[in-house]
Amino acid sequence: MMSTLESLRCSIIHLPRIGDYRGNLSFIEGGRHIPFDIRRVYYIYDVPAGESRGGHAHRQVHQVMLALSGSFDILLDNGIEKTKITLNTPYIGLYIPNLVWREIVNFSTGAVLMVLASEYYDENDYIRDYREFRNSVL
Ligand code: T46
Repeated sequence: MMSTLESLRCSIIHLPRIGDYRGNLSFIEGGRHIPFDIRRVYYIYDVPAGESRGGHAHRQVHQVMLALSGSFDILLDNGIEKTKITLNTPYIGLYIPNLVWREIVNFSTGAVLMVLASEYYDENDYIRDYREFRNSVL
């Protein structure tokens, strides 16, 4: 069943954008724009055509995703409801809390996905088996 971002506990984050004849500038300030303390930043780029990323959920980690360049689709699933959002604007981010299954697909050429995360990298935080995910949220 397709649903809304809000019912999956996800939300859009609008970052500041300062534009003038030289182009645009956006910024992210800790404690102001992101609903958690940022412990890690990573970015995904040079994704070959047709490849996808993600395909898992996190037990604890909250994240904000941004399309710094290009575009991609994010498929979201809380075990019951699903939705899809396209990110293609560098000053609009998507907040994804823990226990939401995500897959990122349809990367455009040159797309750069930047992720702000609430925790350091820990493989034990990942739920990579969909049945285990369903069992942990239902
Ligand atoms: C997510 C999507 C959008 C690290 O060493 N440190 C890190 O911070 C991360 C994120 C990954 N890694 C290592 C772990 C693997 O050996 O990089 C390799 C690829 O990671 P993974 O297969 O998890 O990559 P994606 O693109 O499937 O998923 C990542 C994030 O893990 C995930 O949280 O939402 O990007």
